[in-house]
Order: sequence, then structure tokens, then C-alpha cells
Amino acid sequence: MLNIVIFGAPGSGKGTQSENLIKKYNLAHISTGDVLRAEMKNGTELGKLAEGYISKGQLVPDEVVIDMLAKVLDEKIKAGASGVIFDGFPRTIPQGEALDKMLEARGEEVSAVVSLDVEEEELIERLLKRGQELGRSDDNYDTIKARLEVYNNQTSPLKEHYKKNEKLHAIHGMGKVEEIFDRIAEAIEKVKK
Ligand code: B4P
Repeated sequence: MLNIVIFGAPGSGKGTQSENLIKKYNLAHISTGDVLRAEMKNGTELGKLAEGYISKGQLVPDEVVIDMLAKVLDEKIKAGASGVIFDGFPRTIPQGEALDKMLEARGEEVSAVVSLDVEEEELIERLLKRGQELGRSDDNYDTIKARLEVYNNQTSPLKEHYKKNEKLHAIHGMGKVEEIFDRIAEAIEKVKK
């Protein structure tokens, strides 16, 4: 299986580029943000719990997200996925370690980590624009600032983890969506078996 982690700060283009990757490589898509938002919309216990964290720009606790991810992953494998794109997971070192173990237990591994590098000013601009267009409750200035801080403190250290095992592909994430996608595809072609 081709297992791609798409990694980056909030607003770096993870969801946007995932859509293109799914089409080109026929991958199953797991976005922990989308799964959590669906739970919130359906008013489930998990959704209610997640809402408290997401509205403040904080991460949902590791054990909750890891359990949720394992279930969704097994559904995708059962449905015959030939590869998976992990969008927004892992976001902490424990989540990264859990993903390695989860995949190993299923005879799989992370094929590549695509890290989208975007300047902070641009991230804020993109998210404020999305907030105006889609009204997502976490796309307001104060929450965006909190999310960026969480990214820098808790998520960014994962880059070292993937650099060590030579999985990390740093991609310049500024410019047109199509140009960025070409850069990503070039990196993926190198790891595709
Ligand atoms: P996510 O849904 O993952 O939200 P995100 O980081 O904002 O990324 P997203 O993929 O939606 O946006 P994109 O950059 O594509 O997470 C939301 C919250 O859920 C988290 O804050 C956290 O609380 C919780 N959560 C999720 N996963 C978790 C986990 N594993 N552990 C714990 N908690 C978790 O796009 C942003 C905007 O930029 C879009 O409007 C897009 O159109 C625009 N854009 C993209 N590329 C562009 C480009 N090249 N030029 C101009 N605009 C561009």
C-alpha cells in the first residue's frame, strides 16, 4: 500500500492537496479533522468532547484520536484500499509512534511524509478567508493564533521523527495549488513501488 502522511500547519493546504492526491493515486482519505467535524455535526459523545477542544484551537486528546483513527483505518483496509492518505494525523509524537505501530501490526509502513512549508502570515490570511467563506468556528483570529502555537509546540517536533527515518519530504507550499501539487507528485513518484 502507498501510505502518505500529509503534514503541515493549519492552513498549509493539507485538505486541499489531499483531494488532488486521492484522484491521482486512488487513495483512501482519512482526515481526522473531517471525522471530528462529522461527529460534532451529529452531536455524538465524541463530537461533544471534540468541540470543547477544537473551538479553543487545542488538540483533541491523543488516546481519543488514536482510537478513532484505528477504527477508520480498519474500515478502509476492509473496503480494499490500495493506499491511504493520512491528513492531519499524526499531530503529536505519541500519535506518530501509534501510527508506526498500527501500520506495522497490519504489515504496512508510512511510505512518505509530505510536509507543506508555508509562511505564517500567509497561513493566517488563508484561514481568515476560509472563516469568512465557510464560517468554520475555529477559523477566527484568536483561535488561529492558538492553533499555530499548538502546531509549533506539539506538531512541528514530529518532523525530526520522520527526518531520522528518512521519510520526510519538505515541499514549498506557497504559490498556486497546481504548482504545489506538481512538487508533491514529484516526491511521491520517488517512493512509489
Ligand atoms: P483540520 O481539519 O486538520 O484543519 P486544518 O489544520 O485547518 O487543515 P485543513 O486541511 O482543513 O486546511 P487546508 O490547509 O487545506 O483540524 C481541525 C482541528 O481538529 C484541529 O485544530 C484540532 O483541534 C482537531 N484535530 C484534527 N486532527 C487532530 C489530531 N490528529 N489530533 C488532535 N486533534 C486533531 O486549507 C486552508 C485554506 O487555505 C482553505 O480555505 C484553502 O482553500 C486555502 N488554500 C489551500 N492551499 C492554498 C494555496 N496554495 N493558495 C491559497 N489558498 C490556499
